[in-house]
Amino acid sequence: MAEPTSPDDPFAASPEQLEAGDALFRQPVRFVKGVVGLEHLPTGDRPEITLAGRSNVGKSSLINAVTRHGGLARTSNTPGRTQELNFFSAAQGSFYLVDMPGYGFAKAPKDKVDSWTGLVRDYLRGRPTLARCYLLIDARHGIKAVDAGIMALLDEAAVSYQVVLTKADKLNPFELAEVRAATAQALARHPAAFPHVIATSSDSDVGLEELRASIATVVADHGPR
Ligand SMILES: Nc1nc2c(ncn2[C@@H]2O[C@H](COP(=O)(O)OP(=O)(O)OP(=O)(O)O)[C@@H](O)[C@H]2O)c(=O)[nH]1
Ligand SMILES: [Mg+2]
Repeated sequence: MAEPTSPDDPFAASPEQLEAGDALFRQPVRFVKGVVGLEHLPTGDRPEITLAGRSNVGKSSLINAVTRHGGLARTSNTPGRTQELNFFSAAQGSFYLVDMPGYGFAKAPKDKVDSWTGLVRDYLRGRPTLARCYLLIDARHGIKAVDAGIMALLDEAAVSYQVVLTKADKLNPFELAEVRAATAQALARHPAAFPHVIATSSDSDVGLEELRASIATVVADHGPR
């Protein structure tokens, strides 16, 4: 049985939660649809879990890693890869996993960036079945102003969210501990933020068990509608 990842942290996953997360993602995951406007959203009949974050932070890679399904969500070195809300049906339809376009990317034409950002913001603040937003932050960069803007939106809309650090493989353990602590401290000022920070690497298989456990807990808390 897997051990809790950080025994000192009261919010760290229990062995039972880790097992539930592992079981949840042993089931097949399939792509359902890509959505460019809120009018095309699937019926809100089950909890939705979404990954948000700046362009290139590693959202699509983390979906592939957590579902153990390389190639499910398209990834790229070039920011702006994901341009729709992509719905994946996970665990035999008990919840949707939603990949989103990134925000904060200034190099694409302005009308495109505005339309992706508008879609992300509208979805985040207006989806009643959104059970948890995982807000991805590049461990090398920490929380930027554009992330703080999204956090304010999530606070205001009272959407439960949790910060996930990505690309942890790029830092040494000391640097990672520092960014974790700084991020946790910043979260204390945000009422809708879950206080525990999960550090991940899709490349090196770090934190994936913990993220699966977290998702399983959220799904169990919300149940199908
Ligand atoms: N070193 C490292 N690189 C990663 C990791 N996760 C993603 N990457 C790289 O980061 C780049 C962006 O990854 P994506 O998963 O496409 O990022 P995204 O957030 O979905 O990007 P957009 O869809 O453009 O918003 C790719 O070159 C990935 O290979 C990781 O854990 N470690
Ligand atoms: Mg993407």
